[in-house]
Amino acid sequence: MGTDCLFCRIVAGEIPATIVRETATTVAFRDIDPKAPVHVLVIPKEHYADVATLAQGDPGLAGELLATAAVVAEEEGLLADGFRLMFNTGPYAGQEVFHVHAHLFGGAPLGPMLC
Ligand code: D5M
Repeated sequence: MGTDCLFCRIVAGEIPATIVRETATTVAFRDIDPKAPVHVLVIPKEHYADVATLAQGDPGLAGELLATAAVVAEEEGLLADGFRLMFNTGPYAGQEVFHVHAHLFGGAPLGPMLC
């Protein structure tokens, strides 16, 4: 998508981010406004607006995104106590950035989901 998309610009290196892992097809970087001790966003380098279009358009890439999230969870020491992986999708979920991203939360008890 390019210059209009914030996360495409992070992929392109045009906007700084604290990248914790990069593969040929995915990037994981720390959320700018963390909601947990560990809060990492995992994205595909290719632009898809949300997880539904990603999963339907390229299921293999969706799997690669999940695999990156799992490796980051391990590297961040989250496997023993657990973590939450979440995709906000569309207006009812409050999605703000329309480049699909998995939120990886962990590092402390996260409490129940709100809904
Ligand atoms: O979440 C979008 C998330 O993106 C939100 O948690 C803030 C984060 N964000 C926004 N800009 C940046 C930059 N520049 N670096 C890192 N993180 C960022 P959503 O699921 O769309 O509501």
